[in-house]
Amino acid sequence: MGINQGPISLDQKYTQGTGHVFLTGIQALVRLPMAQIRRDRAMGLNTAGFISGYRGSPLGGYDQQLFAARKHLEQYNIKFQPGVNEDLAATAIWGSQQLSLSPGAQYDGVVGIWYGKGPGVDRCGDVFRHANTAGSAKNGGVLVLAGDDHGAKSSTVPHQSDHAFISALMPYLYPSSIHEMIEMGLLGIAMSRYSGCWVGMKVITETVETTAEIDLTDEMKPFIIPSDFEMPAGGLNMRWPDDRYLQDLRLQDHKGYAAIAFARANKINRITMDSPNARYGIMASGKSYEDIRQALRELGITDDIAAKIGLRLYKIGMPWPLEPEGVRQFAVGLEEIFIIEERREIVENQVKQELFNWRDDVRPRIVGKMDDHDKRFLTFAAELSVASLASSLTERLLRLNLNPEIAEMLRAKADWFNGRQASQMQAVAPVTRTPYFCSGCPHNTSTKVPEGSRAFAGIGCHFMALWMDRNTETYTHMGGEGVPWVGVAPFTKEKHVFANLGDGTYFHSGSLAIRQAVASGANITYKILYNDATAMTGGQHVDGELSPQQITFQLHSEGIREIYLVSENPHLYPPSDIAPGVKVAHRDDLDAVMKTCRELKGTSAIVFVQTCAAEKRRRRKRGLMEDPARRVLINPAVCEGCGDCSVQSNCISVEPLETELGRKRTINQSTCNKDYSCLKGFCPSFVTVDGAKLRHRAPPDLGSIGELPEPASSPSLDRPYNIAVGGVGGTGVLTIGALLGMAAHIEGKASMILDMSGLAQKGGAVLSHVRLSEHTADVTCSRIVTGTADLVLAADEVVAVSKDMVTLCESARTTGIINSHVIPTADFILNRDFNFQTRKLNSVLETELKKDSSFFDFTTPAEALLGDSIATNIMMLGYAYQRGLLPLSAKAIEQAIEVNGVSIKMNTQAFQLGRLAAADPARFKEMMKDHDAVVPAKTLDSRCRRSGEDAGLDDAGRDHHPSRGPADRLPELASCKTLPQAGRSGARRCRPWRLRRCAAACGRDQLRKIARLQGRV
Ligand SMILES: Cc1ncc(C[n+]2csc(CCOP(=O)(O)OP(=O)(O)O)c2C)c(N)n1
Ligand code: SF4
Ligand code: SF4
Repeated sequence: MGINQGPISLDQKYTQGTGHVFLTGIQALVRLPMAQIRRDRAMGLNTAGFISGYRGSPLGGYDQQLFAARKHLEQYNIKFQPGVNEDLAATAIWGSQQLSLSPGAQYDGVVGIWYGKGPGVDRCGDVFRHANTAGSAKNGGVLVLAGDDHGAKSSTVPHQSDHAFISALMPYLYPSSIHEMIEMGLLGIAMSRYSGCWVGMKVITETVETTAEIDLTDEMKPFIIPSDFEMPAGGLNMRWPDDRYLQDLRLQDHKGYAAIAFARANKINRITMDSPNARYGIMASGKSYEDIRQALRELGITDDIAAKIGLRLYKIGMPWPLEPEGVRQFAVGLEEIFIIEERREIVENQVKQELFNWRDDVRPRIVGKMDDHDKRFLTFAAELSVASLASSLTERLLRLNLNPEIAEMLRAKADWFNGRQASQMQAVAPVTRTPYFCSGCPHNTSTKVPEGSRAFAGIGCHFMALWMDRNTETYTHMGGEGVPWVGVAPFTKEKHVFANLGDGTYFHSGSLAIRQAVASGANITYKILYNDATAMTGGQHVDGELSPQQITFQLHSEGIREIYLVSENPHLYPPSDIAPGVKVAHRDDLDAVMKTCRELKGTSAIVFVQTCAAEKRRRRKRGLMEDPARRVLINPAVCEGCGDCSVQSNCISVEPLETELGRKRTINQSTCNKDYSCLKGFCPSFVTVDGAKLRHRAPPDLGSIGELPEPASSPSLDRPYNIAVGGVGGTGVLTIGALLGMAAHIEGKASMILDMSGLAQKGGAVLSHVRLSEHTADVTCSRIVTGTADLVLAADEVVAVSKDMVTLCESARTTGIINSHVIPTADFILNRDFNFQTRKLNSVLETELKKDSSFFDFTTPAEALLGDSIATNIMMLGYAYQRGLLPLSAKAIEQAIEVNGVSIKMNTQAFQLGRLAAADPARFKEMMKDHDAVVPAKTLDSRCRRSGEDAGLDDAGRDHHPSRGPADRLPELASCKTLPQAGRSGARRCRPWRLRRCAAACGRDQLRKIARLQGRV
């Protein structure tokens, strides 16, 4: 091992032909078609590729990566053409298999790749059935990438695509980890060509949203063509003309069997662990396979112990159709087979069917979703964890006649996991980070409804209105927005509803929902939220042209006559540019417009135009959009903390400011996106400053940090080292995992990084599971197992105490490096007096982390010394390094920062400053001398010694010195000119907000005293 001195570049993942490359699961899927074309070229075939689909987690970002890799893809004749929606994309893929029918065909065939998430798969049922029946081309082949979200982490419903594939009679593959992504993709294309089927490939967060080093050794290895399958005359691929009954016959009688033969020949399903006298079998597919392998490791079941127990393990790469011969061979001699699958069972039913007619004396018991007495065993609904599988497996193994020592070991381990699971079931995070609209989000305004009305939600960022005070109830799938009202309206006295519909969804399919509403005659107002982005899935543009003006024409041609266009710049929409009769209104008049609409008969529409704030930020950064020079500030001396600005704006940049006079408000100037809706309350404490720029304090000369001592020790990688990185979405948390992975790659070490981002971009929690090891085989399971984190790097205390994070910790094993800088949560918008419960957060961390954990405000020095809070995380990383908590060298981490290519200087300095803060706190403090005070790092030990009030913690849990009481403020207040009025007369002249502020500060008696002091009473 040692530092990899060779050139490492981000392009390598696509250009390198052999060896190892470091990439994400999504990038592996970008490499896949290039690898296929390389294989074809090696075989003398002149093929091309066609990719189409629709975005969405966990295949989110595939489109962006494909665009980014365009220059590489072009070299292989691969065209990426996103679809307007999933089924139209699938139809285009269907076309890619018909190239041979075109008289001008320039290629021998086209490899088709469709992608989408589970709901998109569901949408495509009709296309898949037709196209799979028609078949794939001999030199083409179709792979269908289905992004499943078993835990509904970023979806409106948990889903698994398995049944949709089965329904269309499409065989499907299920890679168990990122390491198999390319191999299985190539196999799927080969299988598709051979069998004439479209072949599905199921990917989930744990496989595709991971990053690891991939071995390319087998990328060019040919697949085995089955010798035991009798290919019918004319083969199984598409042709024309083609009778539909013959098509169906080919599908029903041959194609699936051809796929099974191909699977058998290429050992897609295989025994991966066996014992001389095997008696207990375990079968698992996809993620569950890696989970159970990890469970075996956690239970201490080595190869030796497995042999003593008599274990046999079967890895299933193609869950349907299940290859039967392998199942029988596997089952021979077994007493019981434990089948592990997440969500509904697919393999279990097929195995039961396969073995049903076996002799009673050789047929093993089958346990999976049901036990051998048909009682529920594994859950259908929740995701399965390594910990839960370890205890379920132990429960079954203990029924065997085991060696007592082994039985005792298994019992002890399972008890430990059960204990941890039980305590975590009870753990309730005192505060949670709920995703919310971004600062300045147009939906803050557009999703409001007038008093007495209600709205239906739909798919998109505006869905989050459901958990805000917006009178928004129920939602539909993408493209059904508002249509439930068609089924309610005839049976209720309620006269009218609003339906929110994003512009991305409108383009995808929502325009048909409007047509349905018009056809029904129901009284409904569609609010088409034109934010110029498919924002929820990353801010893509719709795959075509769609302007607000065009929408008005489309709505008009659907027969809607009451159409409003609402904008912050109404003058941009002269009557000549919009449909006849469309009324243009200012954003501030939305309420009045809605009140008019709700009195109308039939379908009306409001096109609300305001660009997505995240998109604005991106465009401003790239200089594509003007950055308004006006800044909004709140004068804390005037603010009385009533919270009306939060109500008016619903904006998370309006933050709490804790003062000795109580909680006030401040505008976070770094996150404010300048939509100025907070100004609507006419509050006297708001100040706007035109032409002002944020003052970036000149960073001190950091060139002088100099040589830093190496940490006294660093963790060994005898066993995998697990790091949980957490923080708020959009603050660079995922970069830490990426840097650690790249540094490991540079050092020739193995890594696996799993990013759990969910609704991260909207201020939700983000969590990266980083697993490092000397050997790839040790880190194939991407999630850190319950209670096995060695290090927690948390940029936010609220995320640090979240259930997902706490589950990973164990107080005897996990050290925490926690950023103690308070980041407000969205709860504060809905509840102005929201208590951040810092004390409770700390007490949770005290119980879950090792006593030498560090709590340090990394954000203040990041802002002060580097001018940007984004440096917080890398500073934290440097701190962890210096404390000897990273099994990587500083040189490799700094090289990873360089390879990453973003803000190299700042990030390198952040890393070094973090190191300095740990190595030489006095010098670090000195650097911060002229900046806001840095609170020296505290360990849990020192925190525990001082508890609650004794420790000087205030109600919000912060350290404080006894606050100045009214008496201390007397001189200041005594000079107040209006106070005497307040003290004497109940303040006829004193404005109520000022009076309340003063009364809160002093109390009425005190006011009188002050007034007397001034000699006015
Ligand atoms: C059939 C289907 N395909 C894809 C998705 C994933 N998805 C969730 S939100 C969203 C974007 C919606 O964009 P838009 O309507 O513009 O609303 P915005 O997020 O901009 O508010 C998508 C594509 C889905 N839920 N259903
Ligand atoms: S991404 Fe855009 S639309 Fe979504 S919450 Fe943020 S600002 Fe609003
Ligand atoms: S101007 Fe006000 S409402 Fe708009 S983003 Fe800034 S703080 Fe939020």
